[in-house]
Amino acid sequence: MGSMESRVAALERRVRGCLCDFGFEVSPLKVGWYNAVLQPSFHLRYSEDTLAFIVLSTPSMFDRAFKPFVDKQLLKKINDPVDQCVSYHLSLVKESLPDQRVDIIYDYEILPNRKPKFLAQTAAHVAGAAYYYQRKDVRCDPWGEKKIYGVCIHPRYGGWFAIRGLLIFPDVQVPFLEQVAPVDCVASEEKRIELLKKFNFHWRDWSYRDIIEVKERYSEEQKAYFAAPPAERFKWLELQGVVQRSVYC
Ligand code: B12
Repeated sequence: MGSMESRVAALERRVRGCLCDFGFEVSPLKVGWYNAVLQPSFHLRYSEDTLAFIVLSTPSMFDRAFKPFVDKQLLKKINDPVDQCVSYHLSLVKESLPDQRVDIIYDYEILPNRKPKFLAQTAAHVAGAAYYYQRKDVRCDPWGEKKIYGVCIHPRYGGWFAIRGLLIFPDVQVPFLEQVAPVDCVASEEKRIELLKKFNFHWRDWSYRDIIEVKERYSEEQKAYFAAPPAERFKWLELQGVVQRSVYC
């Protein structure tokens, strides 16, 4: 392995070391792979070979990162609690690499023109982390004029995960990085139609997330938390005793 390759491998170990124990999953990609499938208005303005990592939260993030975060931190009542927790952990990655330039983009960030700063599903797909099933992946399309959103499925967690952010290393160029195809775990036409139907019209019943057999899913407690409307989540945390009323400000 060349010295550049081994430096990048060390960097990747470092990033994983910061995040994996907390229930996050990390996959490397080149900005060029992402830009290649998108129209210019969505391009990330870095050179093609720039290293990035897509960060997913897996079911265990709730117990391993979120609950301890809520217990220990001074939760602010302005932002979504899970978003605060994710941003805390991704900022720690940045702090642990003081001599690297690191740009972080979160899934919920939008540009002044209301477009998302990055397309999380496209990034997860090109990184090989989770296959992005879109309407155009179905041949016999039953939906006519309707707008149908696509959905990523992870080979291990099905739909029981979220895409949280992108870590970009503007000064690290990785021409040698090899692209890994995502696992096509919803291979049949019928299953893909069922998946897109469930995601678009019945997402609240969680069923799209079980479109394949999964290794791990959200606990009842985690489902109750995510099912609560954002404004209710603080109240819910209090009721569950995860956080004392006096803890946050
Ligand atoms: C805006 C938004 C919404 C909007 C609009 C949805 C939409 N897709 O446009 C609304 C409010 C409706 C919504 C709803 C939901 N959402 Co939403 N949403 C987003 C958000 C913030 C941006 C999506 C977006 O605007 N895309 C823009 C469109 C134009 O992109 P696109 O359709 O993918 O088109 C591009 C691709 O086709 C690409 N492309 C072209 N050719 C090719 C070829 C290949 C191979 C590839 C890979 C790409 C590619 O080019 C196109 C752009 O030019 C993302 C997070 C993010 N930052 O990405 C979450 C996100 C998509 N939502 C998510 C979820 C879970 C939901 C909900 C279930 C609610 C929830 N949070 O629980 C519902 C389900 C949908 C429904 N039934 O309503 C998850 C999906 C996870 C997954 N497994 O895929 C995301 C990724 C958030 C996350 N943190 O994980 N959402």
